[in-house]
Amino acid sequence: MTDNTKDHGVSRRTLLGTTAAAAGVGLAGGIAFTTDGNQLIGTADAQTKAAPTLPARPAIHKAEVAPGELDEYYVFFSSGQTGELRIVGLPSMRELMRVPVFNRCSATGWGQTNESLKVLTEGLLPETREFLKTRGGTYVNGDLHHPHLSFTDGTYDGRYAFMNDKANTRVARVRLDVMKCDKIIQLPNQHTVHGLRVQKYPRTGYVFCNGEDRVPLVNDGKILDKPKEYHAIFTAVDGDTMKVAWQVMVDGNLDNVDADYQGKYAFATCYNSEEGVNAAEMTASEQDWVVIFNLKRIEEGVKKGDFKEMGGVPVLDGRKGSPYTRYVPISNSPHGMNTAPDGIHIVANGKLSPTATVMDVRLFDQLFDDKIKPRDVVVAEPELGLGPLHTAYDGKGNAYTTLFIDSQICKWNIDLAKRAFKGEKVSPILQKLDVHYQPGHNHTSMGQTKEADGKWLISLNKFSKDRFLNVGPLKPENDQLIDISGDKMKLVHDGPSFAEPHDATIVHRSKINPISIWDRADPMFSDAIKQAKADGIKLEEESKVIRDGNIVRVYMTSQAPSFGLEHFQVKQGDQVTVYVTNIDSVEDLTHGFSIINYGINMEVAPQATASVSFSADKAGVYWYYCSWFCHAMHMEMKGRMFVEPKTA
Ligand code: CUK
Ligand code: CUA
Repeated sequence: MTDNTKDHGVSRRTLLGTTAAAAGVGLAGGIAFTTDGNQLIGTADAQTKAAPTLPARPAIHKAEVAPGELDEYYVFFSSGQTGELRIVGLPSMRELMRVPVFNRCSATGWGQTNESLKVLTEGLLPETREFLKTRGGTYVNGDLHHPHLSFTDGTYDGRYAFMNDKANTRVARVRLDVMKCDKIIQLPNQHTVHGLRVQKYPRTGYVFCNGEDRVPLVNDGKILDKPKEYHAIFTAVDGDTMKVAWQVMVDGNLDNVDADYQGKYAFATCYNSEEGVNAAEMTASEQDWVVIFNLKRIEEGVKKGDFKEMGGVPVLDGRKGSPYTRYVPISNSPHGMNTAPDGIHIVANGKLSPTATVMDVRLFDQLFDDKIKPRDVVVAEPELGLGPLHTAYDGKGNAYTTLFIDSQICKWNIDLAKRAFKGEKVSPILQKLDVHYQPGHNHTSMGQTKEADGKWLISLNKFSKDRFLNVGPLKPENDQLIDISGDKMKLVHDGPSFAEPHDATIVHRSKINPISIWDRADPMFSDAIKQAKADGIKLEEESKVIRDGNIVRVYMTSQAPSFGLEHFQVKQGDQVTVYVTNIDSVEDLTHGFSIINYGINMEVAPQATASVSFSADKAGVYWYYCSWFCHAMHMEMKGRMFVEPKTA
């Protein structure tokens, strides 16, 4: 059964070039129909090439989501250096929404509204606040790698998504009821946060954050080029309070992390055991390791006071020889760390080694009791191909590992790998599928939970090269959809994506239940409600200008197709805050508020309040208008701001 065959990627071009004996599919007027009359494809290719027949495309047909139909899964995609979270439907791979997090967003006003600025600034470290004082008060960039949803009892509970910012050492939380970011914190002591996963059991609970780079602990310039005195930090954030629970200092650079299904351990791949500061030094030795964190012992250590308080949080010493950690030697520079849905196996992916290392979490208790040696927890180490980065699972005992250098997904069987490791003459590899090109992460439907369903796999490829129309030197990446429901993986869709989705979480739609209309008591705009109350104003009912010296608060409602104020007047130099409350309670009826030449725009969804503050420095007449299409008279939804000049 280990045929090792290489499936060549099914492309539209090769498909159209083949004959269609087994098809049951005909071509009518350039549009292909299935026998039941459903339109299958209607591409330019099909129309211009006038191919007489088409082959059967059952897998592709399964991926088709007809107009008006809904996808079965949500995919929460990261966006790397774009800094946002993206929501995509699967299997259609249609992009449904972008949720601004670490970036700024022109459409929604994220980074401009008071509500978003509060989220973006309140969790910054004191020294960062100081540093950003003259730089607009907040970072404008972020590097979002790993979005992971909150768990209860080993599967998604629909509360939150958590994600990291590699660029500025932050962790964010997105509320899944409204799909907005409600908390961002910056981690002290740590330099970057790369790997991020959450506690799966009993619930989230902890959000585990890997500090990738090593820096002096107290990084104030007193220590510079003394790499031996640099440290990497592992952080557990409390997902409910979004505060750091504890940190552990470790040896080596932390890369990716995952947690078990028992709530006892977290484990991270580490590279640079050499503790070097350049690529040659970092990859010099043959061995790096996986570091395992014993959550119970760490919690007891915190209780006992076995830590140093630094940056306001407890830091425990988890370097080699510590009771809190164990170091399992692994070949040079492992990367992805993935827990299998069986709750037993975890895989560290070799990256520079062609192997994946399988460990059995049931052996970790014995390892911490020193009854076995670190390498004794390894139960398989199959050689898969070049550049294994990340592994996904189908819940049927099979694993799917991305091979970055080989540009393939390798499907292999965990049990066969264990038997081979024991010396049996079997190959664990079941199939290798070409992907286009150079995959990083891959993910299966529900595959990071105990409810892995083995239907779909996506491969997040770093390069698209020739797969799409040429858009210039900067190319999109390519997120490919693969049907894994049968014995063989089948490539069914190419999806271009902008920089740079590292990671994704595929969630069955039954787990996610967002609202359509804001609750007027939502904490997102509680500051506005408080301020209005102090001014004696009911946001949903009144539009009014309140002056308090040179501080001006403009309250206005918005109801299609007009704002509560046709105009308002301020004085040049006034510090103005405009509060817009959308009093429409119609689904999908979002208004916007933009002031021309004042650089202001924000989104106000049904029953929400949004506010923006600015200094009215330019005298004159400035129209404000609704920027989200809301009504047949949307173009007329506008008003004027009069800025009376300062008299000299
Ligand atoms: S990392 Cu990018 S491909 Cu940041 Cu999850 Cu492996
Ligand atoms: Cu209100 Cu457009």
